[in-house]
Amino acid sequence: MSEFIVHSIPGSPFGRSALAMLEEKGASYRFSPVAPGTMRSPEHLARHPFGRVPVLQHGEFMLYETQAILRYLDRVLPSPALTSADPRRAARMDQVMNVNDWYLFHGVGNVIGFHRVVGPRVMGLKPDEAAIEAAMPKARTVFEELARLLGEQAFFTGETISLADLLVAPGVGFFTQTPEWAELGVPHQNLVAWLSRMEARPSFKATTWERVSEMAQAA
Ligand SMILES: N[C@@H](CCC(=O)N[C@@H](CS)C(=O)NCC(=O)O)C(=O)O
Repeated sequence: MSEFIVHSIPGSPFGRSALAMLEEKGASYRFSPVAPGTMRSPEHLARHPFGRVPVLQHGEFMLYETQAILRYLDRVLPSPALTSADPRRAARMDQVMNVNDWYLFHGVGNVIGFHRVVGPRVMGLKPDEAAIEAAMPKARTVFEELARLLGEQAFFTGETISLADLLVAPGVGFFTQTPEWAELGVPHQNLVAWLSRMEARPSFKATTWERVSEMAQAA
């Protein structure tokens, strides 16, 4: 089988989902760092016309959009299967993945995560407190809803992980680095326990910001 190459940047939650997926499957892969400031270069726009990461390269096949990447990898690397055969569990997985993309990322993660973590750490920016405050109502709804959907299960679709856990955990994990976690995450102890379970997995230990930075340096 052709080599898997992940084009991404250290610290990208979506990129981490793709990398953790490959780790969960025990697949060998190569990390190809998109150099700082080149996200909108012709070379990267040829891979991803919207100038984002990650992009998966598998032989001649190029694929962007993390949900598509996770689903593709689950099909070409079928063991262990990370999508339930049960229609309701699979539907719940799809729902949680869309909550991630539509509500957790847009207007919440890309505001609070950016102003608290990425901006200060990568660009030396000061957090925009007004933007963070404006994002909080939606953030409260998102975290309440994730906690409700998780319920007393170990993972979002039951007792074993699915693509939903791999997509959502990197985004939620970002919030533990923000003061907003005390209000958004900590009151939902089921979500806190779930995140600890995810972060304890070898796939997550292998794909921290620091580990991915090491991959980027070694590339
Ligand atoms: N819908 C895309 C979202 C990807 C995305 O927004 N990635 C972020 C990093 S986590 C990015 O590339 N941001 C660059 C930018 O906004 O310029 C996916 O699922 O892959």
